[in-house]
Amino acid sequence: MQSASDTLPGPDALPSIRELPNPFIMNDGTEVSTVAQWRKRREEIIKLILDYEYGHMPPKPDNMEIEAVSTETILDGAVVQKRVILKMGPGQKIRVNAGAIIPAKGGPKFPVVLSIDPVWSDKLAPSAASIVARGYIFAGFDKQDVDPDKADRGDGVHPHYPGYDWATLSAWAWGFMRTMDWLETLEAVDREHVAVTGHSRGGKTALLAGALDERFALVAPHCSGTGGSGACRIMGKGSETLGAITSPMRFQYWFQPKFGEFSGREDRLPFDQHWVKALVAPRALLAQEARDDHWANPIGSQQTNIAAKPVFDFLGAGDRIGYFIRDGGHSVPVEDWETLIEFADRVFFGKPTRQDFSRLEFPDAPKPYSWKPSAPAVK
Ligand code: GTR
Repeated sequence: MQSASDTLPGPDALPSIRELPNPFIMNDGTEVSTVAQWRKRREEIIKLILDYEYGHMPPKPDNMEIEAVSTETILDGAVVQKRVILKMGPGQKIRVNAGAIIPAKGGPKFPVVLSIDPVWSDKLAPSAASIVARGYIFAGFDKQDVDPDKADRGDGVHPHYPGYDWATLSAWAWGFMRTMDWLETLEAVDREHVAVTGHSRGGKTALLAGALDERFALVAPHCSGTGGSGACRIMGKGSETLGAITSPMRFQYWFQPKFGEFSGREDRLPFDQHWVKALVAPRALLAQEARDDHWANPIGSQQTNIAAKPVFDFLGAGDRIGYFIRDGGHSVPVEDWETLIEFADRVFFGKPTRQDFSRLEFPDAPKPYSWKPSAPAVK
């Protein structure tokens, strides 16, 4: 199995870092000062987060086939809904339902909101109508086809790739990438403007997929908490701790098992979630939160944005990282899709926004780092 986990230093062998760690120092101690160095540093960070937190996924399969299921015109002719099955992997045994809801008029190309949801379900019809009315394709897939949400490595993608230590979030993130492979084949898709999003466990997954896969122009984790946008080191009252989420009774199987060793010793983690966010730069990132969703750690999400921003600044993209919090709890009302599209319209097309995406919800929170950010790279 391709897992570095057995030989990796664990918490006992790693130094304590109380603040959010400096992303600009290469493994050999050099400080990043050029874009070329950042590209190398980015690879080092990817290795660290896969080794310690998410596990490694296999590459793109070279045998994906698209089985058409249906193409229907719905919503009084306003949209075309396409459904397909992505068949891939050894023996093409992996089969994932995917779909896209495409505006029937306008175009010829449309930007995309790609979510970890079966977007064709009736439950999502109001969201789909709102997204399509704003000129975006709403696309998604069924994560349960990639890996059922339970602690069992005998189902989903895992038995087809026995050599990989990918945990469930990693498997779902791979599902996002494969759905993107399909979207790239559609005439109507504006490939330069695809936003990847998901809620809660789907938000953790969207952040991971968007961090790794540079085809995603905007990465928008929604109420994603621990393992997503929330810091492991900085927890608000009532937030889900690393220990709680990696408990074998709960969601250990979402992560590389090594991650759980840092429970209560989060200061020994060589990174924190702001490094995952930093991988998105200079593309765009929006963290969406809710004020009563304490479990998802909205303050930890603000603080990782603050500590990721120096990387966005370094790459000349300081205005492309946003944070938005609304009243209410852990859910996805239609207004949250509207907020996402408002941000997407700004970063994709330069449109003005009503909302202030740089507003601090917790202005009194202490600065989460004391290191000196690298000066913006000379282009
Ligand atoms: C919770 C879990 C969270 C979050 C949430 C969800 O039970 O502890 O990390 O992922 O589920 O996905 O709705």
